[in-house]
Amino acid sequence: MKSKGFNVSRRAFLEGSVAGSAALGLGGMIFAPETLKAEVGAGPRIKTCLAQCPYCGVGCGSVIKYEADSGRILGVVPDKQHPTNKGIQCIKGLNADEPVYIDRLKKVLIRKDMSDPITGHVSKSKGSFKDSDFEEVTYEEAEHIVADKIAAIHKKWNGNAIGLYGSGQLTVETQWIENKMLKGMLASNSIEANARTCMTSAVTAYFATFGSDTPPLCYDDIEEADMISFWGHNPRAAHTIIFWRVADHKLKKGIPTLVVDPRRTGSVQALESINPENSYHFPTINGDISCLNAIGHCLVTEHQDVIDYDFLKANVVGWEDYIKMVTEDYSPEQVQDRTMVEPAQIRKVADEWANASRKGKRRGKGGVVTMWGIGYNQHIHGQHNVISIINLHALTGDLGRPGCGPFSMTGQPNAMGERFTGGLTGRLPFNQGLASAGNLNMKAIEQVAKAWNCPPENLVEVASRKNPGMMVGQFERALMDQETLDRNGLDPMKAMFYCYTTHIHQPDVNNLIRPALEKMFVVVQDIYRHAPNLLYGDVIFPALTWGEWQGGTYISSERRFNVVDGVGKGAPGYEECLPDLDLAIDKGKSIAKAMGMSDEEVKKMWPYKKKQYHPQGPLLYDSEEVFEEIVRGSKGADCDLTGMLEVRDRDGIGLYDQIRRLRGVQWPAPTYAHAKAGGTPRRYMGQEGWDDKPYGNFRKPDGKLHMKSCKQDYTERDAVIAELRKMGTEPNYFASDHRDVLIKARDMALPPEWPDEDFRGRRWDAVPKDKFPLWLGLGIVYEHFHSAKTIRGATTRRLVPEQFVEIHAEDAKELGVNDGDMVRIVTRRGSYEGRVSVGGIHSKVRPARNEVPRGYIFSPWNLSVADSADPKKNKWMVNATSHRAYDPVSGQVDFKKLAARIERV
Ligand SMILES: Nc1nc2c(c(=O)[nH]1)N[C@H]1C(S)=C(S)[C@@H](COP(=O)(O)OP(=O)(O)OC[C@H]3O[C@@H](n4cnc5c(=O)[nH]c(N)nc54)[C@H](O)[C@@H]3O)O[C@H]1N2
Ligand SMILES: Nc1nc2c(c(=O)[nH]1)N[C@H]1C(S)=C(S)[C@@H](COP(=O)(O)OP(=O)(O)OC[C@H]3O[C@@H](n4cnc5c(=O)[nH]c(N)nc54)[C@H](O)[C@@H]3O)O[C@H]1N2
Ligand code: SF4
Ligand SMILES: [Mo]
Repeated sequence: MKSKGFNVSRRAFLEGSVAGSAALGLGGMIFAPETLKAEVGAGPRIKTCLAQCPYCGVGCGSVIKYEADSGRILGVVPDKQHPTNKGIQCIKGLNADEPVYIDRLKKVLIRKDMSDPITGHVSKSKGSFKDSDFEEVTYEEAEHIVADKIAAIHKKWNGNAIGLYGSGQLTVETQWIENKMLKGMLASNSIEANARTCMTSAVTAYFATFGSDTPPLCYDDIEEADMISFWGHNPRAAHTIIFWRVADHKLKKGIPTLVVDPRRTGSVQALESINPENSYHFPTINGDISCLNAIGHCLVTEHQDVIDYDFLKANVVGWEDYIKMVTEDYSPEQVQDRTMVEPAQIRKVADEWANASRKGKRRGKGGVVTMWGIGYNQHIHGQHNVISIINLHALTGDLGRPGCGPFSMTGQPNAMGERFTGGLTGRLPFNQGLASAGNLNMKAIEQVAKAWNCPPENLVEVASRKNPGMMVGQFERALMDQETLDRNGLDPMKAMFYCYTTHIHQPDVNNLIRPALEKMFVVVQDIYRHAPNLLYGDVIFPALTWGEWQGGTYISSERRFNVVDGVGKGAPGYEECLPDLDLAIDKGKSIAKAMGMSDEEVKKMWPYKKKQYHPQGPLLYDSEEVFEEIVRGSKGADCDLTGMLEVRDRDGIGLYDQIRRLRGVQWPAPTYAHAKAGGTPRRYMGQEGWDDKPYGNFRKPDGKLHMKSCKQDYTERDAVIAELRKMGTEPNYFASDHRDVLIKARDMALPPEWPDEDFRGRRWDAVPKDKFPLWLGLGIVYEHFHSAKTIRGATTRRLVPEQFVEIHAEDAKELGVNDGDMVRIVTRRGSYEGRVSVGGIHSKVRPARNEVPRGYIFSPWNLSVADSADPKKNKWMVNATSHRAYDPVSGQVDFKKLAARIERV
């Protein structure tokens, strides 16, 4: 068995620091706030401050070092006292300072030839970002242009013609302000975010089953688990510190692990190197629901004792149907065509699951923990995928006690904040919807209107404004003709704000996103001069970034609020850059004025004051004031944080200082006692320890967990996929105009495409041009975080410098391509180029790590614009190939099951 070996020194480090932090009493008050900004060393005065890492959703604690006077950031080291990472970080977090001063955008720019939806003018210079395309203007001038255009669009159509695309990398406070502006002020339901490509299948499944978007576990459940399974998740690359904790636990306690992933990833290899005997790997492609149901079948038929009938009868709805379905239709033999896994392997894993479940019940803690990533959420049936995990946990009662349960691993540092603040179509802050089952949620509307100081009528109006296609629909609406809009009762899309997110992460970029951006009036907040968004921006604001701005919170995957402290100003030369929070508030204020709101109304909705954070720095908005608005507003909601106000009143500790001292507070924290103890680590079955809890064992109105029997059936596969094929290839065929097709594909649990398998085994130039014989998956690589910062950081760029495509050795041979060759990867919608990587660790192409199965090829999306200063010209942009078909409930697209062909270049 090939394996790269697992770095034992890292594990030893982890052990050492766990012991160290235990001695300090984790969860107690660790650091007095005055020591948080200690001066160290002589020479230029160096200061430090604490921040959650800017990259993944693990949320590691970092210490930022900077020059006190200039404010220049010097480096990042791990926070030894943070309970999540305990003094270690991965390569990305450790080098998070490197991309801060590269290729920065330092001026406010406007495009000389702007697109103007009012007159119908479409800019001829969109798609270009030469210096000569732009003009430098003052901040105030740019603000006025934006305010006037938005107010005019609002007047001519209505707020729903104005869209905002937000980010799970903004702070909670900024996300709150954006949603307030879009829904509370403009009455627009067209607010979406990159979380839509990432986590919403988990969100909508948590709602459907538990009644609330709450990951119910905490990281400490890892060390209590008797078995851990990963679905569509490469944690060693994506959530490294969590993976190291799992590996450490496996090493110490010998627990079995399962990874379900078409590829033999670094995660699979590292777990096997600890113990190959109990490290399982199911290389399924799209067959996850069948795998889970088959494990359910084996448990029901071979391990009756672990089916927790008492739990099911008392707490669960829908279990009878589920048991009937898995018993009758999901034996491992019946579904082997979909699982692609040997029945004996499934039975073996079911044995391990049953054993772990028995152990957990015996001890009163432990059992099976299941984690998943976006190889799991990103499906047309993403919500059903996640529900199927929750079904299996409910079947054996492996939830609601420490050390077991379903645990979604969030991608971005604050995608959890996007969910918390409701910055998505139809959502309100605090885990609530504008409507449910067709009825307005008036209680939530009034609560949020009060918190936002906006008329509740605006939110009632939002509920009547449609954006059924969510992210994909938002862009399709910009391209639809009037007849299609009218038939669907939709408003057109005329303007778009992009805040801390890039359009190249979106599906089918060249056929869907870019044509829409050409027509719309586009306002961009970014930090890089050569960010792809500048190609389509009409007005461009330069932002300060992580480490530069001071204060603001992120929420990690375990619901932990962390404060992100920073210098409080940009280094010399960055005077025109402002924090995203300031850009958002000023935008809101100036649009309010342009819409004709009275001074008094503007002041009421936008009351925020500024303060000075750095002796030489400018006045900036105080994010803690916004945080207080959020905390107050949360009273009585599912993510009630008002216990923190009591702690402040009784003990005199400020809201941010509570979080800083405890190294995080996990929502909900509804009482003084909860807030004081750092919030609520675990939820459901009474684990909240919340006396007057306004709900039962689960969050559904009846207090129960709702199972849904999700199926996988390929009998009509080809006909449905032929219909999906029209999306992105036939002009004027819109996914959001064909919801029936999406629902059908979802109910059969199909991928968006199916490769032309009959054409495998031929040389690349013997495959007809209209045939696409291979599966193509697009995900992430360990060394890079998304597409902007780590490719500009010297260390990470050196480690993985160029786009690559993993291909199985036999496939490469048949295709006539070799390790290290440059090839073009083509789908029905577009193409990109990359270097062939064959043979996992034996490849000469970096990073040389994962192995793909026959017929499946894989590239990261992280290097998408790393090949050219002009991203329009770049050849590595993988989302030229992706598909827009989406889950009709969660809105997520599948970036990992495309049909592709290879061509030599
Ligand atoms: N290094 C690094 N870490 C990151 C990020 C990054 O850019 N770089 N981004 C962060 C973000 S926002 C996210 S969302 C996460 C993503 O983290 P992951 O979800 O771990 O990343 P992916 O590589 O997109 O997908 C995971 C795996 O799904 C597998 N897969 C594909 N199709 C299927 C299928 O049908 N079934 C199953 N079971 N598996 C399948 C792929 O082979 C892949 O190995 O990472 C976060 N952390
Ligand atoms: N093919 C494919 N596509 C995918 C995925 C996939 O697996 N495959 N994964 C999807 C997932 S899970 C996610 S989460 C999304 C992520 O998609 P994004 O979050 O949009 O990706 P980033 O590359 O991080 O883009 C961030 C943008 O913000 C800018 N920026 C950096 N710092 C700052 C700052 O401080 N302020 C401001 N205003 N701007 C800043 C950067 O220059 C860049 O333009 O991508 C999705 N796209
Ligand atoms: S990228 Fe994720 S795992 Fe790595 S240091 Fe940052 S938060 Fe931790
Ligand atoms: Mo993500």
